[in-house]
Amino acid sequence: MGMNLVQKIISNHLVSGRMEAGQEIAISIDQTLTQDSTGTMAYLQFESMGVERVKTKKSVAYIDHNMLQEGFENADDHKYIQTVANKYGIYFSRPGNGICHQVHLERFGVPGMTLLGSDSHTPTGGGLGMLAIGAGGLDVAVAMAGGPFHLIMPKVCKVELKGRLKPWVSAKDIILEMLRILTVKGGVGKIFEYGGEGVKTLSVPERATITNMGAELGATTSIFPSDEITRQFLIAQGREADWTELLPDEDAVYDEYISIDLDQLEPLAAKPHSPDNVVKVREIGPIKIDQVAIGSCTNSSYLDLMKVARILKGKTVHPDVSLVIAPGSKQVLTMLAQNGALADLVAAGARILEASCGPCIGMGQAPATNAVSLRTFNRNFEGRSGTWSARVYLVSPEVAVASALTGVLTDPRELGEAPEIEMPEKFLINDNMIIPPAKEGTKVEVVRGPNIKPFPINKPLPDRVEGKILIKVKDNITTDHIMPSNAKLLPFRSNIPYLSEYCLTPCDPDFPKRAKKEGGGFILGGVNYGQGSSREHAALVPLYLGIKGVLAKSFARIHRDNLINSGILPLTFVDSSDYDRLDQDDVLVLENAREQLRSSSIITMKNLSKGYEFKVNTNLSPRGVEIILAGGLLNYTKEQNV
Ligand code: MIC
Ligand code: SF4
Repeated sequence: MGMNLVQKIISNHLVSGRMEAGQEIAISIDQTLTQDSTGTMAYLQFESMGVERVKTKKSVAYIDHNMLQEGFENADDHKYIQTVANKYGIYFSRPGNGICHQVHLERFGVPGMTLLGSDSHTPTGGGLGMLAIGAGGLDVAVAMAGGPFHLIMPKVCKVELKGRLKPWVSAKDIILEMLRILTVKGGVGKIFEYGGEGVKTLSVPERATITNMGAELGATTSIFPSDEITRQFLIAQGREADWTELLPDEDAVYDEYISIDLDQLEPLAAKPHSPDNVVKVREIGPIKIDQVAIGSCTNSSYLDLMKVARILKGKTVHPDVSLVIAPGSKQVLTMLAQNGALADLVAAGARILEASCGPCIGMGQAPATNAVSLRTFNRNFEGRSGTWSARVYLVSPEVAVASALTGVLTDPRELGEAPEIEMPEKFLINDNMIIPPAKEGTKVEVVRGPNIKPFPINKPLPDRVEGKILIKVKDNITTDHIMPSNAKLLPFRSNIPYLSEYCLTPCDPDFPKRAKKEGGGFILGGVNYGQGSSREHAALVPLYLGIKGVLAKSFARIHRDNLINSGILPLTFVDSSDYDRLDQDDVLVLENAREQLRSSSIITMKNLSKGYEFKVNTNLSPRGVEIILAGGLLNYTKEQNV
């Protein structure tokens, strides 16, 4: 039987386990990436492992998130990351060089390789035919130290793309359509492998838009084949030697199939406050727009911004709209500057930001009260923009720019003929903002500013785990709820005690106080608890607050892994009606915890307040059990090495 693309890459990297959906496997990791908001923690953890130099083929540390330097904190963290990278053999992409995923696609990604990144949008690399997976910083640290990455072998779903997109319809609409069909939890436990004749009509950056936002489906990753179009992209990046052809076998089989007719698609938008709240732009109608933001790792490529520049050329942004544009990389920005497109953007009234995540993570450009903001980004969770009352719609660059001109949500097909942008035969290549590591790392001194505080480490699991339910939350709680991120909080990503004051405050402002007063306890969650970001702060901060376990109807993959890595029990209900029976302040106890965990994945808990027992599922692999018993991955790794 033939193999699909995913099976080909995984079998080439398989360290242990059987490549069958649902089985735990371990794969070797060729490349890693970190960014600055997860990077400090990842490198602190890496340092604690006592390894002299990274063991990957390539590891890159990017600075792209924490760019506003209101105080010393972000600059301190950047210095720390730069020096740690230099010492341990990691390439350092300086602030200003661009968003990690965009730069990695341009300068480092290699078809057929595995990439593990401490950012949930690492699957962007799937646009190049990489198996690129997002994970918590600790998993990335282990990979840098040469350890494999453990995951449950996902189901592979083939997405057959038929036909070709009509003018003004773009790659963003393809992934928005996937979200409309499958929802934000439709990809959990799956990898989406794209195929079909429509693939040939999509350039690498367009493919990357799609694989990037596969993260919003909850998928482990998404991948495109590496074909002639990939080759042309790598040639244009001066990296032809990195190309290999990578196609599924003709008789490859998949666990699931889905097909999308590209000809049938039209401009779409994800309405507030979820990326799967997708409808046709024309169905929403001409609502008034206050802000338009173009950029992010989803839509900030040369192709995207050239389209925007072409449409804006000679026109002026509507007087009621603030248009901000953050290019994806220095390469993109320089090329726009050299060919005059940047002048067209500026002349039309666009506010140009540096090449970074910017407003996508609330680093500036928070919209006005009750504002409608159209964004080409990937997430529109409530409050993520920095303004709680703002209503954020996710759209393609075409919809964004058409609306910036008219001042109301606009179907770009109303603008007449669509601009045709060719992929450049040669990108402008200048890697002067990427600093290679020192050849001899032992002499390099790591600089640690006062912003960098030690991270919490759990204790081995006791035999009796008792505590109150400290909060009961609804379905689809995001990591932005658990550990909010914005311009004011991001500078404290290396300071867990400070961040703990904000844990789950969007759900209940008193949660941190209560957790501290009770000395910890349990969190009660609904479906898809922890969706969104890879930030392990959403586990480390609860750990600091004494959280022993999270009971939920289901979990998002990366957050669940982060809980396990922190030694916090991720428990799902055997009977989901138990969620309704439990309330805040109920006292729960898990007796004979260690023995129960070792003997079965279904364990019994008691509700001491209401006097009954109920069953929960740990769903832990044998390794997962040992990690929890040890009190987290770091303790477990140390035990293994003794
Ligand atoms: C995000 O888009 O939410 C982030 C900020 O890039 C996160 C990482 C983080 O929280 O630092 C992600 O997607 O993993
Ligand atoms: Fe940066 Fe936004 Fe992409 Fe996260 S989603 S990496 S914040 S651009």
